[in-house]
Amino acid sequence: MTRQPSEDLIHPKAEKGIDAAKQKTQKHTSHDRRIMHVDMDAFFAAIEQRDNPQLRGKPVIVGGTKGQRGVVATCSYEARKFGVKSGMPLAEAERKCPNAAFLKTNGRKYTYTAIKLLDIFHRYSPIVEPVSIDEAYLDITGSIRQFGSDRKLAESLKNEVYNILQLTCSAGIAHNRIFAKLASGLEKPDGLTIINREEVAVKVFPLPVEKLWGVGDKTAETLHKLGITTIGKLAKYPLNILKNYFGINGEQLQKIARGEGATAVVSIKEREDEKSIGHEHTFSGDVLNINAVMQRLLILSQKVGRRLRSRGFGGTIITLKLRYSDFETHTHRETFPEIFWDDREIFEAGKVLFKQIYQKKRAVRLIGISVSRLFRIDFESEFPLHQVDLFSEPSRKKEILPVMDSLRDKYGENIISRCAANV
Ligand code: TTP
Ligand code: MG
Repeated sequence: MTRQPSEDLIHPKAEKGIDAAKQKTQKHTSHDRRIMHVDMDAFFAAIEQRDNPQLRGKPVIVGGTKGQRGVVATCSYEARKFGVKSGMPLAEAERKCPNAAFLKTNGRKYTYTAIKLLDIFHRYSPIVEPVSIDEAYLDITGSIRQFGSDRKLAESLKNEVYNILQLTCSAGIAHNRIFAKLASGLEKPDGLTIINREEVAVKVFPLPVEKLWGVGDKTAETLHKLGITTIGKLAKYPLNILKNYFGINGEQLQKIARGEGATAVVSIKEREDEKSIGHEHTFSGDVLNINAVMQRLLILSQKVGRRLRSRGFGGTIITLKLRYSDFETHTHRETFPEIFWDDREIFEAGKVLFKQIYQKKRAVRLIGISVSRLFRIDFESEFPLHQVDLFSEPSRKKEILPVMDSLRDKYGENIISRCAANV
């Protein structure tokens, strides 16, 4: 790591933030749109190295201690030289790199860092779309002018991330999100790659086709059989042959290679309206254990909360649906004075409604919960994402939930969960 933390590296304009209203009034065609993708380097491992100087410059594997079962969540670049990678069984990682430090994951610490990261991103554009715990797309079209150039903006962001978090990230900039993501991976770690429209033939087309977002091992194997090894070959391949092999996906695949049809960066508050958001669960057998029913209600509430937040909504009506083993079904709904978008609060309200209608000793077959009369939440004011006190209640709601959502989006419902012990 060559960059040294220094306060004066922070770009003065970055501190002031971007005038969101001004950006909204500027009209840009897709032709001149500039999209930046930012991805942290060896995220969990880099945080561990930051917090323990003895680990710096050494192979660090995060996912579990030596001898533990499980898989590698990530590892430092020093460990990657030994062939260790995410998803590899810990035992195999230990064989490949026995001298590495093996650490358990520390979700809370990573989440806290991710929250601060989003705060920094929002200083560079009001249009930020987080896609996982350590990466986001930013539509920087309207912000570039304030920094002089897209490169200067990216350098400023990278410096600020380093100065505030002592972590490096890699950024990619292009005229669409597919090439921006591709670009951010090209010079990892601590990379910055800019692809201009006229450079696509030189910078993108010669790259291996598997570098493209959406091209997994299986697709790459079929493409190779057709002699398509580079992105350029895929971009120019006869569409009818691609369709023969990939069906309707053939066209999409070619579009990705050409950087066409890539969707815009969508900040959460812009997503479309819905009337109600709910989930229900039918038990495989009849359930008399109310704790088990409550446990399920908590999981359903988390799913509902997550969908609400991902669409930028909160709602004031909670509806609980309960079906007994004889199929008698009840729905109980109540309008509340507050707006629900927090999992725990949805669950608590659902629990109250359940207690009001549940007839003791009757076996339950189905439980469901939904939130309706939805309001659009202004995420810019609701989720200001400044430096937070992790343990205060408003912080938990406003700062942690979005990151928990990102985690669940990427790694599934069970990656992080509220304690359900006190249901
Ligand atoms: P990635 O961005 O995929 O990986 P990374 O940041 O560790 O390394 P890179 O420099 O290549 O970007 O994922 C971000 C974090 O998500 C990673 O630090 C750990 C976690 N993660 C898992 O827990 N399991 C996984 O399989 C992957 C891929 C990531
Ligand atoms: Mg990363």
